[in-house]
Parts: sequence; structure tokens; C-alpha cells
Amino acid sequence: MQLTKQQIDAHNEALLRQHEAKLQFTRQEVANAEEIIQQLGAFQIAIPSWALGTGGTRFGRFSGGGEPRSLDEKIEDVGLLHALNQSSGAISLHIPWDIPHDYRATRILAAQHGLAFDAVNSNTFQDQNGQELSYKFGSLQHVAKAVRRQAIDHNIEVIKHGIELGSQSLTVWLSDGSCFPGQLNFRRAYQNTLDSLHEIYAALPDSWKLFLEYKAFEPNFYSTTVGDWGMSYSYVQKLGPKAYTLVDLGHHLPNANIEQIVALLLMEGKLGGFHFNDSKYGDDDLTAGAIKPYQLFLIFNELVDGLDARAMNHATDLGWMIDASHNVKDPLEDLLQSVEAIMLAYAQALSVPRRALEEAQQNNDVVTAQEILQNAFRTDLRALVAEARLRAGAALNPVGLFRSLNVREHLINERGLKTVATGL
Ligand code: RM4
Ligand code: MN
Ligand code: MN
Repeated sequence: MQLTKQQIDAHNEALLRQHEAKLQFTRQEVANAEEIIQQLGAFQIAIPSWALGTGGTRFGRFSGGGEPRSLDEKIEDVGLLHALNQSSGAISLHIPWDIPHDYRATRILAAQHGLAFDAVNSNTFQDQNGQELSYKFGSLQHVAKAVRRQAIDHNIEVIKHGIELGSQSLTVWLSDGSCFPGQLNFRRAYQNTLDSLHEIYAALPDSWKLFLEYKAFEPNFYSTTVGDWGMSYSYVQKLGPKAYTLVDLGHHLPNANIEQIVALLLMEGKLGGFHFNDSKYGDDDLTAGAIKPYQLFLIFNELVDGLDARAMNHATDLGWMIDASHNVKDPLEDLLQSVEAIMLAYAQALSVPRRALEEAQQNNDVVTAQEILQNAFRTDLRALVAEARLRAGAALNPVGLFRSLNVREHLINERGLKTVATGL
């Protein structure tokens, strides 16, 4: 299903007067409103190919129908999202869930939808049909060289797919670790992992980045070999200038101060990218901003501050990706909500009066510092996000238009009720 310009225009037409009124009000509230709108226009968030179907838990999976049955249909779904918000102009592929067979055709299809290929993701946390050796006891850390070799080769294979599609980065997330004390020699596991990563790193094209994603627990519950930002940092530091840490918001121990982690990684020049989602307990993969919107804002506050301190380009110098997936919502509506929440947090962070905040910090004026941040967070900037969309030719209310056009029903008619997308 493809949206037409007329459908979007008609939708916007009906909402325009109300939008203009809100926008005018917001402009009076926010000094740099115009600049924020411009920055939002350049900001794109990649959609994970594995989140286009309903996510499952180990207890069950409830397909909502019309799920994409192939890589092409996944690209079409992301194209739909991008048409609705003009902020999801990239797709991040997970191999082997999404192996491209005809690179040229895949590239052309993506280009038709205005999409680029973001980071490619390797998968050594599952055994695939016909796979020779098992990852039951890890992959890059494995005690057996042959298993490590197989996992290294897989990552190199993923890089090759990425090169063909025009990706610029590889994300490595390992489930490697142990479930019981004594199972693993921590130092040897670290060393094996580092050696394996060196080989993968050596296969990266010059212009590429390697993102090493950490996670505190799950599926291993005693130790994880890339368990936190310190461990990831210690690997990427040794690997070289193309290696960076990737922060997935759901991968920390409870109550971790993620914004501080982000600030320090950025300062060290080793923050590579993000997997946005939200959580209450662990790696819940809920919609970004659904549970802790203030935390999301505080993270963006550090991002904007740290990116500017290093004169980095907000839109292009870090990898911005969503990694969310769950059981109860329409996955496309859910992704629209995530993108909206991310844009809003970014807009709020851009509205923070930096100089005033710094002055408050220098004077140990704790109250003013808090007032500044909370004022930014509590000021409604949704009209700025909507205006950025309007100017880009997207919908003023993406979820509203998705619903009023009965997109899901169309997809079910096209693809069937019982389709299951590859992925989580
Ligand atoms: C992991 C991690 C990875 C993702 C897999 C599917 O928890 O977040 O980024 O690729 O899930
Ligand atoms: Mn992730
Ligand atoms: Mn995760």
C-alpha cells in the first residue's frame, strides 16, 4: 500500500487551522522555535526490520495480521511510516532474518520509498537451520575456536550484505555470557571476544563504523561478556577509531543513570549510536517515551550538549535507531509513536537555554538548573514537531491518518491475516 500526496494533503488541510493556532502560541513560548523546526527536519530515525511484526515473549505471540512476509514488504512498511512522518528515512536490517537476495532490486525499492540502509545487525544469539556449530555456549567468546570462527565469518558476511546495500555500519550485539558461577573464565571469555572482534573489525571498509552494543543480562543471567558501557568501552577502545559503543536504553540495570553514561561516552568520542525504546523493568522494548519521557528528554539534553561541544552533526554523526517490539499494539502505529516521542525529546533538548543552564551550574544554583530543565520538558513543543513534518510533506497527525485510511485493514487484505514477519 502506498500513500498519495492527495491523501496527506487532504488530511493536513482539515487540521491546518488548529495547527496554526498551536504553532503561533508555541512560537511565543520558545525563543528558538524556527531553529528547532529546521533541526527536526534534518533528523531521521532508522526503523528496525525486526519490529514490523508483532513481537512475542517466551509465553506467546499474537499476530495482528497483515505482517510483512518478506524483506520487500518490510521495506514497504517502513516506506509507509516515512510517508506519514518523513522522519523514518532508513531501515536497519537484521541478518539472517532479512537476507537480501537481489541487491539491486532491494536498493531500488528502498530508494523509491526514500529510504537508506542504516546499520546492519548480525545474529549469533540464535542457531539457524542447517548451522554447523551451536551458539548455546556463546559465539565470539566460545571456548572452541571453530565456533568463534563461524561467528566471525557470519559477521563478515553481514558486512558484505551491508556494503551491497550502502550501509555504513555494523551493530554487534552478543548474548554471550554465562548462567552459572564457574561456567566461564571471565578473562578468557573477554580475550576470545576481543580477538574475534579484531577480526571482524579488520573486515570493515574504511568509511564504516562498528557499534558494540552492551546488555546487562538476558538471555544469560549470571554474567554477560559485553555487560555494560564500561566493558563495551574497553573493547572499542582497543579495537580502534572505527569502533564505538551503542547504547540500547533497555539494556541497563534498574535505575542506571543513562544520561550520564551518554555524556561520558560522547566526551570520550566513543558514543556510536542508539537503540531507542522504553522499559519499566528490563529489556522490555516498549515504545520510546512511553514510561519515562523525562529520562528520554534528559538523555537528549546530554546528547545536544555533548554533540555541540564536539561540533558534531546531530543528524548524521551518531546512529539513531529504534529497537522496540512487543505484543499488544499495531507495530506500525507503535513505531510512529516512538518516532514522535524521540522527535519531541530532541526538540525539548534543543529548547534548553544552554548558557543560562551553564551559569546556574557555575553558581551552584541547583534550583534554577532544575527550573530550566523542567521548564523545557513541560513546555508543549508538539506543534514544532508537527510543523517540521508539515514542511517535509508528511502528515500533521501520522497515527490519525494511519487509522482514518484503515492502513492495517488494507495490509491484511493484501497479505492475509495469518502472516508472521521474521524477527523477534
Ligand atoms: C537484543 C538487542 C539487539 C537486538 C536483539 C534482537 O536484546 O537489543 O540490539 O538486535 O535484541
Ligand atoms: Mn538493541
Ligand atoms: Mn534489547
